Amino acid sequence: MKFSLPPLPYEKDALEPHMSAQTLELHHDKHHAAYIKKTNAKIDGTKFEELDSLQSIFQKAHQEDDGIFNNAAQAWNHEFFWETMTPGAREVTGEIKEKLDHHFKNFDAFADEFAEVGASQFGSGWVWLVQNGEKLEIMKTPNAENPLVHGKKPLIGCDVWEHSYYLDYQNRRPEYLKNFIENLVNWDVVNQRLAQ
Ligand code: MN3
Repeated sequence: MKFSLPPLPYEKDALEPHMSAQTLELHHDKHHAAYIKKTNAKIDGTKFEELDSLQSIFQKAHQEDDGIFNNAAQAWNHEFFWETMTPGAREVTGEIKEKLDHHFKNFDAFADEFAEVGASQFGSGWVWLVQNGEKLEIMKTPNAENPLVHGKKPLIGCDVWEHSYYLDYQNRRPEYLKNFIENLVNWDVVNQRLAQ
C-alpha cells in the first residue's frame, strides 16, 4: 500500500498565535511529507508493503526494522498530532474532564505535569496523555516511539522535536507545551478517543 500526506484539518494560519503558519507550513508540508515519502520508499518490495495501515506497519517493524519503524511511526504520530489540535479556545468538558480531575486533581495540575514531562524529554520525542487500563497517565517517548508500542492508548500527543516549536518559541519548550495544552487541544476529539 502507498500512503499519501493527509491534509491539515484546518488552515495553516488557524492556530496562530500559538502555532504559526510558517511552523505548520514547514512541519506539515516538509517534515510530515518526508516521513510519508520515506515510508513508501522503504516498504517498497518488502513484506511491509502488504499491510494496509501505518499502524500495522510500525507495530510489525518495531524492534525489527528501525528505518521503516521510524518513518511509519512518525507519519502516524503527526497525523494524530494535527487531529489533536483545533483553532480557538476549547473548554474541557465531558468524560475527559471528570477523568483529569480524578487522576490529576484538576486541570491546572494536569497541565503543569504535562508541560513538565514534555520539557524533561531529553532531545527529540513526544509527550502523551494515555489511557492505561482504568488509569490516565502522562508519558514521554524518544524520537518516533509512541504509546501504542507499549500497549497504551494515546488520547493526546504533542511533538517536542525542535522543529515543532523553535520558530515560535525558540528554546522555551515549557511555554510551547503550556500553550498547546491550554489553547490548542480539541477536547471533543479527546472525548471521542476516550470512548473508542
Ligand atoms: Mn514533527
